[in-house]
Amino acid sequence: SSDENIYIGILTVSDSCFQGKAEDTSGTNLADLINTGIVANAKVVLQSCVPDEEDLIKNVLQEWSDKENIHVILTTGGTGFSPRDVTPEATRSIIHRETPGITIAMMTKSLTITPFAMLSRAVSGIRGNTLIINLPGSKKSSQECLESVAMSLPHAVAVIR
Ligand code: MTE
Ligand code: CU1
Repeated sequence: SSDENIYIGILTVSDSCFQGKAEDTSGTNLADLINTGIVANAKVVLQSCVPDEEDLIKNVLQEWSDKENIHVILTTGGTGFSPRDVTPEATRSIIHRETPGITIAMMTKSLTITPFAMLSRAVSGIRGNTLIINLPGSKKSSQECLESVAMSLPHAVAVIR
């Protein structure tokens, strides 16, 4: 496509945000970062929240990848060691190809910030023409991980489409 715009979907995976018991500060902050230019020519066009349920996460990832014109899906939350954390399993089950370099870039940068970074099980990969990237759940951690890959996303999207 000659359209240079990059369309981004942000999916917050959180029981407490879904139940209205917590504010979705991570999703809101990620949208602000995108819409103020952290990724060149990118816009947030879809934003949603699901509880930590593997089938519900998979449904949104498949729907957004297959039926919507979304180039990059950022998930936030559900990457840790709690029994309820299933975002990596949902993502791995619907991607066609893994993108380990993106996952490693986020982990490498994150480990320079906190050793707790090793407690994220985030994965990333490609489904069709859509790149899906798991970010951890807190506002701070999701911002740090997005910052560590943002500069490569326009080239990534240009090659995928
Ligand atoms: N990555 C970065 N860059 N900065 C952080 O503060 N926190 C970690 C890790 N990744 C962190 C980070 C912590 S404390 C946890 S428990 C895991 O992400 C998992 O977070 P999640 O379950 O909210 O996805
Ligand atoms: Cu933690």
